[in-house]
Amino acid sequence: MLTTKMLIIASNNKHKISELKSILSGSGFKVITMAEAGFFHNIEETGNTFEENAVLKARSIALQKHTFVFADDSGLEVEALDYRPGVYSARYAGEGASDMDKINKLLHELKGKTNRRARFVSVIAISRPDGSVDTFRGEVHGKIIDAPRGINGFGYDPVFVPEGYDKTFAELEEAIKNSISHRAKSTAKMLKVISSY
Ligand code: ITT
Repeated sequence: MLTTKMLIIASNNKHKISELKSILSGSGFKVITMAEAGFFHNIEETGNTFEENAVLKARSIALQKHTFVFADDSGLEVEALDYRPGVYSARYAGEGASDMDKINKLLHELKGKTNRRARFVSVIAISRPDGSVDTFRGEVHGKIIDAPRGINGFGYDPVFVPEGYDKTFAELEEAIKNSISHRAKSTAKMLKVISSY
């Protein structure tokens, strides 16, 4: 049984952290960041899949801090690009590139392509203090438009329109994104399971 209701998020991405905190608000779990827990190291993402990277991030801190830790590894998979950038979404335009650099690169690669189908994937790994893990996958399907629209969210949000909507993730209210996103789905699956830990 999970006696302590505190969960550490293994992430340095402030937008991702803010979404996870807001998705988990009201869940009964107190969520704190790895920085708030006094952990400042950068964890290298050497895996080839979202699952491997999420596990790497969560487990390394859980083993060092002896507590429950969860991590989200996420990215954008674009059908016409053979599902790239995928696990390389954060580094798609090189280390330190801005969100706009990544979007420009994506739009350049998609120029002239009629198949605009894409999906965001989030895999959450939660590690127990002994390093044993569970993983949960969430996906949201949609399309990539020709030019960025909107200022909310982060990453590729300004060019992604989810199925059933005509606005991009960056135009939709945050509460709407947080109720339909890949991260909302992976987090909901995690919550169902960890309530019985
Ligand atoms: P942490 O590993 O510290 O959590 P990160 O940004 O490096 O932060 P990832 O390795 O999981 O995280 O990379 C995810 C990238 O995928 C992220 O930087 C965005 O470019 C993109 N991405 C993921 N979720 C997204 C979302 O909801 N909206 C837009 N882009 C997203």
